[in-house]
Amino acid sequence: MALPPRPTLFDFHGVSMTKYFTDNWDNVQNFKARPDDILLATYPKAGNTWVSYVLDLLYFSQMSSERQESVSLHERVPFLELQMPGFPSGVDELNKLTTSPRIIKTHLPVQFIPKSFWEQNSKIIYVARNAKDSAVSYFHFDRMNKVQPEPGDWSSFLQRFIEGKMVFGSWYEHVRVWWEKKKTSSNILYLFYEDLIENTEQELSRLCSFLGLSPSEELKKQVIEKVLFDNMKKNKMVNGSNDEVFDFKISPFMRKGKVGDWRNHFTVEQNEQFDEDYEKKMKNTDLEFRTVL
Ligand code: PPS
Repeated sequence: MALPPRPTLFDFHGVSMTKYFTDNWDNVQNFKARPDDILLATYPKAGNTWVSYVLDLLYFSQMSSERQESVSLHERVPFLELQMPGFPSGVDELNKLTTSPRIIKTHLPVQFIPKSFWEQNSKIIYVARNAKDSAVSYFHFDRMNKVQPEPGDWSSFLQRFIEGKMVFGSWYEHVRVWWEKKKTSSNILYLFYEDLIENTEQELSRLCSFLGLSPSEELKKQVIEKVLFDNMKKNKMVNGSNDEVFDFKISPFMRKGKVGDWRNHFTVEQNEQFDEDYEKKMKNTDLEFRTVL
């Protein structure tokens, strides 16, 4: 399919967005969540694919091998706000799902989450990743994803990241406002990419206890093995290789999967400027990230 030119960013209720995530707005806002839905919310590039695969395996890997072998992860875990011409919208995909619970991907900031998720008290898992690695990962993603805005060169991209002129807005706002929301909402579990890397087993246990699941040791072992970066990278159902908007000649979707790759991208000067600005933006929050392990 011939792809349209890359989209441009515009201000959408105070958040930078592209039309692919706003064109279906009324249907997204009127989405009917269910009490057993699991919403997996992240700023882009924080590990949504990783955790959605964990969830899919926990709930469904023992049910059918066909699902694992022939249904791609983005069909199993629809992307709520996505609306691309020529493809079913995320909302349509969700309404068609016959399995439950529904595992739902979103990158929306808190204020854009459809109200039915709060009314139904659906479980929400938020995954956050440190700003520097998020920026690097997002840069490579925008290079290879033909339906994202032109990234430009690394230094101009980083400047835009600092200014919050990214699809889904400011990283700083996203992670902070979700963190504040979690403090008053017992239906939110807030996880960190860095913890998942450091101790996948421990984070898996936290996830299971939040969800009220008690998987067997055997299933836990299988999940941990299947979601290893190298195994996911080889798995065509989860590595993005059947997504036609990605250009793998530019960069893979499963790129590095590391904490600290920013050190290969930031110059000393960029790092100093970034840190100085970060201090100001994050001074009123107790949210803390690790940029190295
Ligand atoms: S997206 O497109 O916004 O939904 O991207 P998302 O899935 O949230 O994040 C992509 C980054 O997560 C890395 N990833 C992993 N890291 C470690 N282990 C596993 N299993 C794993 N799966 C995905 C992926 O490689 C992207 O990070 P970078 O730094 O670019 O490698």
